[in-house]
Amino acid sequence: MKCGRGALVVLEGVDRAGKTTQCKELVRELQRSGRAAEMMRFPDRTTMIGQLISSYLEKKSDLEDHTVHLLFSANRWELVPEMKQKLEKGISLVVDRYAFSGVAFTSAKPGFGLEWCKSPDVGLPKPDLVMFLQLPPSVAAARGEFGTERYETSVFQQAVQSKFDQLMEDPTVNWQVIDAARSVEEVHKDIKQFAMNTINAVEKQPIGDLWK
Ligand code: 2DT
Repeated sequence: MKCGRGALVVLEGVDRAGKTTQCKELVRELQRSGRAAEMMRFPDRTTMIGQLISSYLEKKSDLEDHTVHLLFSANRWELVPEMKQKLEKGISLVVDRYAFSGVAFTSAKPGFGLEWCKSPDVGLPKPDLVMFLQLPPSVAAARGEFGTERYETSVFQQAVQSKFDQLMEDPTVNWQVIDAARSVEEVHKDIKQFAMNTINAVEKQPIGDLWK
């Protein structure tokens, strides 16, 4: 019998919630248990579009706010053929940030509504599971200083968190809130469980379209 498709699993959350660490741990664990899994991250700074974004985030260049929003979205769309190919081959993708970061970060800027921000990402491969690593600002602060990239200030991060809260009210997306204030191992255990269940559940299902 032909093997089923892989699952699209996304980790979201504010800065320093441990997304990258947990994505790596999850991929390692899935591979250890004999499942095909790969990590991806957005923005993917390696493409030409990704390099424009990276330079903007590092404050080496300025970009108009609508423009950079559309570049972040284009950076996802350019990887869609590769993502679909992998999913169809049975490889599960563990993704560090996706369209939800795109919407939360831009809509935290003045003058940007949620609907406008969502529109360029409508129709992307729909994640089978989005785990939101929840971290209270006080715990985030205890994890050290912010970096020096754009958006890395506590005022902006709080605005982003409230946009994520709005996005999580959407019942068409399979959100799971994970308490990220615990140890790396404890958080990993939960994430692994949710991911495994999802991988098993979606094997025979078609890939959905986000926000459609
Ligand atoms: P990291 O590379 O440290 O995750 O930071 N962002 C991300 C957006 O503004 N829009 C998007 O679509 C995405 C995916 C979040 C990347 C920074 O870029 C922000 C933090």
